[in-house]
Amino acid sequence: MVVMLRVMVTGFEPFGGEKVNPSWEAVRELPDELDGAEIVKKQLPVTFRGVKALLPKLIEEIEPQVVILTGQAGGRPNITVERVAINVMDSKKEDNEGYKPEDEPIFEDAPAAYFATIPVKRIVKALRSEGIPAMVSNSAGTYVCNTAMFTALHTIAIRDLPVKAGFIHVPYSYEQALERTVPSMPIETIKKAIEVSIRTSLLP
Ligand code: PCA
Repeated sequence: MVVMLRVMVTGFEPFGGEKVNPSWEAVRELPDELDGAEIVKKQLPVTFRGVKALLPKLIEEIEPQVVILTGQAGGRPNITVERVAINVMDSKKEDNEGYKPEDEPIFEDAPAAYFATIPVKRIVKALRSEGIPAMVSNSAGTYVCNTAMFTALHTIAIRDLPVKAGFIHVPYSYEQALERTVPSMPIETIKKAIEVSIRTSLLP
């Protein structure tokens, strides 16, 4: 019997006054199947409470072997593969439901940090060999993206699941940068970067 692998890929809704979020614009364009794996795409809310509630449910329902979370890192010029998620929520800007935590742990009884379990360096190398500018990032920040990454890794750890998970930050899209002096990347390239990240994470 051939068992099909399943990959859960998420992007975020827009936030911070943007009309789109390039992470979701790219994720929604992904095929439903890649290298023989089923691709399940979900959009996440930009709320601390939302991602903490939703991600454990999605991981339980979808039962993926690989979880790739993606989000916008406006101002970064390249694709950044996050190495680590930390157990803190600290924000100067409100999330999409007006919540603005300061120095709060995401989960009280959790470690200070989790490392990504997707092959971070291998993904960066694969992206570069496809001609896509990419780097390892050592901080996913302390806003909703870090909370999403931490929640996924914590859920997988406490349930002892055989699941690899990680987070890819993407630059603004061309569309968002039309009238501003900010680094940007076409959605097509961001989509290809997510595909390369999925493929590389599926390798044994
Ligand atoms: N980027 C934000 C949250 C949602 C998103 O796309 C972040 O980097 O935390």
